[in-house]
Amino acid sequence: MKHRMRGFIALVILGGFGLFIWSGCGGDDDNPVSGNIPKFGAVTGIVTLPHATKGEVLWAIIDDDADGEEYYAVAWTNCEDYLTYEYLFTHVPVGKYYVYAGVFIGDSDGPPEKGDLLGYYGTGRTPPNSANVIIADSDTTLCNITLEVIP
Ligand SMILES: [Ca+2]
Repeated sequence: MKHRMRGFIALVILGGFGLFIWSGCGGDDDNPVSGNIPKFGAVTGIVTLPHATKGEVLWAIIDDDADGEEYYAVAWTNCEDYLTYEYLFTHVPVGKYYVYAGVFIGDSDGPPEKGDLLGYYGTGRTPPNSANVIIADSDTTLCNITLEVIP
């Protein structure tokens, strides 16, 4: 998996669950009065793991396709013994996206192999047929994701 991304990443770990956050780098601040003002929204949710993966890295990706490359943004956190982690992507341009998450056990790179954990919003370890997460202007979309073990 190529790790090319736009924007920056901030990570926070809270209490009984992990919270990992991606925050966009903003619009075109040099031209604040232009006619086309970009519209942004956010997406957040809980990622549920089938088993704890302490010591591994949980990542979440938002992208306009499911190819695992050149994604719009990625957030990650170091796993503890928790089974649930909360993610948040802010300042996402309005549109339709794929949102998915995973843990590559013992290996930080893809593609996913037997025993790895992977989950797309709404469809488990299989990608949806089309982008199924809608980011609306000034709104926060809730997308909980359940990870499944790659057989
Ligand atoms: Ca992509």
